[in-house]
Amino acid sequence: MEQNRTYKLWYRQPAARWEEALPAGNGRLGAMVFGGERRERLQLNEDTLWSGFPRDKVNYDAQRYLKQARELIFAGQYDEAEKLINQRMLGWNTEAYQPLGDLYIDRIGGGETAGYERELDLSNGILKTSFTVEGTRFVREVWISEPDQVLTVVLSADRAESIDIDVALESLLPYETAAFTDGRLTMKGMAPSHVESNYFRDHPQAILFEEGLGMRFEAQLKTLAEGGEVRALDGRIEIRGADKVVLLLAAATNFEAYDKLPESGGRRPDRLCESWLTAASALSERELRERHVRDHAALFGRVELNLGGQERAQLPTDERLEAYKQGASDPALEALYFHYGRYLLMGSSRPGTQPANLQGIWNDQIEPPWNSNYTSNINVQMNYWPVESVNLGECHEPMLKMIGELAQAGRRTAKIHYGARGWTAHHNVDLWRMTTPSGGDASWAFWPMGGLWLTSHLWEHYLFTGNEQFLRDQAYPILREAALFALDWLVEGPDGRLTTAPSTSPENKFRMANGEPCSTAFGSAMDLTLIRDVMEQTLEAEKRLGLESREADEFRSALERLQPLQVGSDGRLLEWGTELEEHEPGHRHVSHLYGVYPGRSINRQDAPELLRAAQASLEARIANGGGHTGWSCAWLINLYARLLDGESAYRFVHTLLARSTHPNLFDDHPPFQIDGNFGGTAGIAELLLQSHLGELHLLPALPAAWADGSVRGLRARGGFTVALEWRGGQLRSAEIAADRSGTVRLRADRAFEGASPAAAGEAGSFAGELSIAAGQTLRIAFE
Ligand code: FUC
Repeated sequence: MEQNRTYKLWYRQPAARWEEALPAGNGRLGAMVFGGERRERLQLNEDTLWSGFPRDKVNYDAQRYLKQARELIFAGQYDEAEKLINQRMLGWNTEAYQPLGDLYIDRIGGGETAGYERELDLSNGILKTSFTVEGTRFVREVWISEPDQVLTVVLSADRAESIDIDVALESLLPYETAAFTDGRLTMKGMAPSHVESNYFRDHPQAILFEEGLGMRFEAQLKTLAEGGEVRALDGRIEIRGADKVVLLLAAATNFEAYDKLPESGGRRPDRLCESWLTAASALSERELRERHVRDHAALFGRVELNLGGQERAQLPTDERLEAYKQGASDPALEALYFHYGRYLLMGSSRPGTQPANLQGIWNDQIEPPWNSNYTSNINVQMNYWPVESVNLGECHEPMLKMIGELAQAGRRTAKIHYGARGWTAHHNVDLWRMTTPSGGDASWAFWPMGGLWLTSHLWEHYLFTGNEQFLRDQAYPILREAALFALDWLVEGPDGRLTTAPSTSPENKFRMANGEPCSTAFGSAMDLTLIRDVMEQTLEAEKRLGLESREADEFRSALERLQPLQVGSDGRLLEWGTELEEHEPGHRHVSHLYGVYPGRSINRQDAPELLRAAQASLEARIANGGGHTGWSCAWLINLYARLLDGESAYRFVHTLLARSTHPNLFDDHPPFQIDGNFGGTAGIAELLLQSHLGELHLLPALPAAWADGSVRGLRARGGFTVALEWRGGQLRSAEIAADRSGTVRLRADRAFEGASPAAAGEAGSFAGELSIAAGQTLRIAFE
């Protein structure tokens, strides 16, 4: 019988490598489940387990050189300015996100396995591995519960007394385990006090342990066996002849807060684990499962995207992806990728947890790529691009909270590095809320705009929810202080306009007259766009809240004097404040196109010329090989969606899956980096519904490959929830539900039945305003 695999990733063999294992997570606790036949491995993470401790990273000397750097820039000596910055104005790298350990379950006894299968069901968040040994069917199920904060493994068999396993905990970090006769197992460990970025493998002591400075962690496991015997032996648990076994695992660290030394806090990971395990083991397996599924489904079930037949879902996911790479059309796989993005976001970012980092929460290395940190010149923002539109607004909370912490920590950086008011953050952030520049090269490290970009998330959260209290209490103060930083960061350029200097455009370089690459100039398009946005949003927030800050006039006059974006001699949008030849014309970042997406200031209504120039820039980037990393490809999908070019967007949806996706559907930068999953998910939503121009644009850029389909549960700015159905590439019906009473402006490229002439837009399309009451659902049928 055919199974319903609409929401499933499934395989006929265990994971041979980490990128084949399947992720589970409750935002805080994560596991990569390998599904081994003899040896099951669950690689574990806890989202506060990082190297390092809070320490002062400001570079007190930086400000000494700011004036000189500016003078060099305005004298056209960009390379000299860059040299000065590299030598004097940068800082130190972030700390690294750490792996917690591994839970191993070894099956004792011989016998060949047959009928192997493992799956992840996105709809209930349960992973299942099953196989037969000598006529006995064994099943292992794994889930990580948010309400109960434990990982559960259920081992069952269809023959009594047949479960014989050894259970052990291990870690790459220094650790000690203890096994107890009642089936408890504990692992205590310590994180490094520092992990030095070691890309060149030239540091003799890149991983440092210092007593009292590294974080402490603990994992505890509880065994609940039906039948059989449980013994504790050599630091592991032996279970023999059981009918069924439930393992409950809890983990915690002594992390207190970004600005507190863990040791000083008195937070006891052992007690935390004990209390979670005590509470969870008072529940039956059925109750635990139900509580988990209820919580999971409440979020996951809000959105449903259907892009076509599920025939190919009968193929294991790795084979299905392989067929897709070979050219098989599989829109349902694209829908699965979309749903997987939602699953991953729920799994790595829940209220109260840390935000999703470069790998979400899933990492098996002490020295992960780029420290698995929060990279804030695209990556961490991209993680949250889909969060509002795919109806996971509450999962935005960890990111919004982090922005508040960065705003506090970043005041010192603004003041000490640049003598500026307000707050700033640069391109790398970690658990300790580092806001200073990292070390390395100005092209990425010298970028005091990270804070400005981050504040856009506060504004977007407000636009999607309309929550005025959030705007007043949380968003506005942070926005205003970011705008203050912008105010003080601006300088008068040679033409009397306000600009930024030194200015980079992450992480691109131009060529000096002698052909040498250089990254620092003045007035990058991204700087100017971010500054305009944050000042306009601050003023708009004041208007909506009915207040006016002392600096409101300063913001207004700065906006008037701000250097405008420029179009170059070849019709492309200039990336820096003056026309410079790009060093790498196919560079993966497209920072100057920020105003098209995720921003909105470059749009067809307000800035059609700039939009054309942005499109020309985009095409030139792609013609030169741009979009070659996972996240970069995902950005292109969103940009083309905003350009209402569904076919070009679709080309990159296809590329993202065919070229940059691991067998477990993790994004492959390469290596694994989760931003591409999230950017791709956001892009798919953006092709179906847009709301950034004060109206709901229904099916703005539907690709031909998705001719028939439906979606429900997408969110739009203004507090709307939208369902759409289309056939033969044409919108058939729409349902719009409103959080609040008011009007909704709609745009669709089809006339709808009964539309009054006044509401009709361009030929064959509809644009109009309808009244809607809170809680009401408008149902519209199209001709
Ligand atoms: C930025 C990007 C890289 C990578 C890293 C984590 O520096 O330019 O491609 O994504 O972040």
